[in-house]
Amino acid sequence: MKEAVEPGSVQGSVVMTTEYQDDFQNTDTSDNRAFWTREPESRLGLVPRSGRGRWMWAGPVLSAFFLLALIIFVSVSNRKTDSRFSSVEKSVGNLSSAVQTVTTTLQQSKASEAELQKEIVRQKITMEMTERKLDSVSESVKELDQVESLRSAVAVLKCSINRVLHNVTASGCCPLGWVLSGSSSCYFFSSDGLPWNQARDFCTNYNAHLAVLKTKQDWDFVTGGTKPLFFWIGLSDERTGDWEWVDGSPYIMDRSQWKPGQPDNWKGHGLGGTEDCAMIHANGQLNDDHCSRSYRYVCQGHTLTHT
Ligand code: MBG
Ligand code: CA
Repeated sequence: MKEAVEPGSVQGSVVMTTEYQDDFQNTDTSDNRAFWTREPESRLGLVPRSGRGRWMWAGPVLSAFFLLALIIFVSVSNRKTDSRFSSVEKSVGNLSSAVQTVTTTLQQSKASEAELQKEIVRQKITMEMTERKLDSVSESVKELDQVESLRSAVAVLKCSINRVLHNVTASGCCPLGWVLSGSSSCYFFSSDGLPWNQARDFCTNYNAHLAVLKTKQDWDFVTGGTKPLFFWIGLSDERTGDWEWVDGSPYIMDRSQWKPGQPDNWKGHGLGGTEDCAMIHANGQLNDDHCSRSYRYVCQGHTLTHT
């Protein structure tokens, strides 16, 4: 039965898809079976012996046609499949290149993100180093301040020793009862009260003047010594109506130095005239007041330059 198996093996090798396998299996092969199971000579005989035998060639021919058609169909179908495959292949290609692009982009963005992270870390380190340097500079500044205040204390002590030993005020020293500020300013904070004009004259007698406070350091030093009492300083608008320092320089208005609503040139005091002299109030801010009032006063001078 080896021969009878052959069409089946053709069937097995030809059929590529389930579709065609089904069609093939549905074909009536009863004639084929009859043909292939006959004796060899009649199988080869060209002239049929009976009416039915005359159409004996039809089975194989039809089968051949069918196979040919099947081969063509499968081939066309394969071509279609091929073209579909190639289109799928193209799509997959496109997709993979798109994935590649996305991956590259992601890698690049990860790389730049990593770079950014590194840069942030670098900047942070630089900032911390700067901060440490600033700390050390600020420590040095504090030390300088301490050194300066020590230097001032030593200078004052030297002046005191000199005065005790020689009964004189040495060069670079403030008169007795005056306080040193910085390296060469001397201030006198009175404990008695005088009208503004007399206070001005008192200071002048000591080769000094009522306090002229043009710098923040001067301002802070003096208000630090006056609070919470009232003191006259060297500021007045009596002469011209404009505020000026006793050294003749104009006062540049700074409202933050005055109590709210001041100066108001108030006349309600019953003393006659207006308020033309500036005094430092209890909170360290200015008020214009009647010059005849008696208040403590602050004189400002220099260290002595001769022995
Ligand atoms: C006073 C001031 C005075 C005048 C007055 C006006 C409560 O402070 O000392 O100079 O300005 O206020 O009311
Ligand atoms: Ca006033």
